[in-house]
Amino acid sequence: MQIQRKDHSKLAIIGNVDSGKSTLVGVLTKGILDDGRGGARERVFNYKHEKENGRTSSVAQEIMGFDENLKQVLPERFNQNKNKYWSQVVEKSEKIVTFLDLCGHEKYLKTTIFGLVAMIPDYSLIIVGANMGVSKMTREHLGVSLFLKNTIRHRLDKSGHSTLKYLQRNYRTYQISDKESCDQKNSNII
Ligand SMILES: Nc1nc2c(ncn2[C@@H]2O[C@H](COP(=O)(O)OP(=O)(O)OP(=O)(O)O)[C@@H](O)[C@H]2O)c(=O)[nH]1
Ligand SMILES: [Mg+2]
Repeated sequence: MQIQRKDHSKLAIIGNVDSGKSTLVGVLTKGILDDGRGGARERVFNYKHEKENGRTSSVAQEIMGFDENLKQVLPERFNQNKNKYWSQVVEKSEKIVTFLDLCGHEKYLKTTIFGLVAMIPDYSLIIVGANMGVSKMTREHLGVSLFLKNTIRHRLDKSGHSTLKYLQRNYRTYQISDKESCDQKNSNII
């Protein structure tokens, strides 16, 4: 059997409850749009009870593959065993990103910390809901990620400016430019 090494990164999705983490993972990895009623996140959940209450309480993993032209590789169909469609994506991809969809609710903080510590992500993507801004759980997740020296990428929508100011105020040692770009040498927040 020939083992081929592929360019692979692991990305932890963190942020407060209901900020849209699972929806984002569903939209990106399944190549669909959300229907505004939780349609995209439903395809990411591991358990029935998560589908029923809409809340992530376990670590869900999904992959996104890209070909040599950086075009997304999608499987023929998703309604099959995860091992099957993952292998189809991996086979046709040059570059692979694994998403770790973590829990936002405080009740599941231990599970989120497990995801960040034990699953060793290369990067963290922090989601800040435009209607919520930076919350207690945003700070907790950010703190754990920074402690573990994961590179942080933040996705900002309407609350972007105030969130950026918060990060600049509280994490002075990490340089963040106004353009939200990253000084790779000096910063681990992108
Ligand atoms: N308006 C709007 N709604 C969104 C967006 N992203 C997600 N939603 C909706 O917000 C709700 C919560 O989204 P989730 O993806 O479950 O949020 P989550 O961060 O995964 O929540 P937890 O797993 O409980 O931490 C769902 O009903 C989504 O349809 C967005 O960008 N805009
Ligand atoms: Mg979720």
